[in-house]
Amino acid sequence: MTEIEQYEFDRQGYIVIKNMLTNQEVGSLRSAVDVLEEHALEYVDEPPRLVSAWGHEYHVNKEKGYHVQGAKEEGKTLIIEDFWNADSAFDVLLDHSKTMDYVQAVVRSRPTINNSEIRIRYKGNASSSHGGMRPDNSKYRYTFTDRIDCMMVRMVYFIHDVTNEQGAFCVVPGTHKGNLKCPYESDPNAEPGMVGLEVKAGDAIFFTEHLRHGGLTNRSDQVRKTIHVGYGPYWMMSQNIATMDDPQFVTDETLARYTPEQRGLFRAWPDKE
Ligand SMILES: O=C(O)CCC(=O)C(=O)O
Repeated sequence: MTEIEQYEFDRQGYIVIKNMLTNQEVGSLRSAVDVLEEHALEYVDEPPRLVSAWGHEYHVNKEKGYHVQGAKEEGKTLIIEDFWNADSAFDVLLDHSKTMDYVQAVVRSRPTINNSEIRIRYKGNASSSHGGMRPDNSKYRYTFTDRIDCMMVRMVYFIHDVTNEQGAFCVVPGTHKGNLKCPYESDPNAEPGMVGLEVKAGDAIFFTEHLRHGGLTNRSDQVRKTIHVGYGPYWMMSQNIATMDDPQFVTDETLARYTPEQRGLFRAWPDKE
């Protein structure tokens, strides 16, 4: 992470990283997301069900090891969590050296993954604004002492271009340092100071979860598909909605195909020598 990127991340709470993924990585990730979307849509309303701590109802897919909620309908989104188990095509994002360079620059303790979701946003869907100062968000706090020290950051990988019209990820720059509870409702299209971040396929957005953020309404016919991976200190449990504050849901079969460095991203303690 360059000096300028650190300065901008500290000042604004996010940075846009151009060309984070190669064309080949974009192609294989896009195919894997498309295949998983089809599978998840077939099962999303089926048993077995899990009701998350936040009240969302999920299908637990035992065959492929993911959790899914949502629907393919106007205004709706499909969220597939723990996608690592479903397809080894996603392994390229684990111990990805460019990503780890950013993560290690802003998470002080040994970083592990605490969130993994594929978001599929159909026409008319918006992601509500959240983050910023509120008592229940302090676990994701942003601090600076002698260096940046984040409790949770996310890397969002883009596998196709996204304009504002197509439901861009959006932020209120600088709100990670705010002191007062946000007085606005959660409509990202109406929130004062909210700006959409337009990107190209292969770009990524890196942000602190303490920043006020969301997704503008997708007013286009393009379904918006993104891959989100969260990181924080090794002691933070899952921040996925389905498995909130449980250990990360990674099957033994998945862990067995990983390198020790990749396995270490899901464990409080890395493999012994
Ligand atoms: O990409 C979006 O639409 C919103 C994503 C989001 O809120 C998140 O990754 O925390």
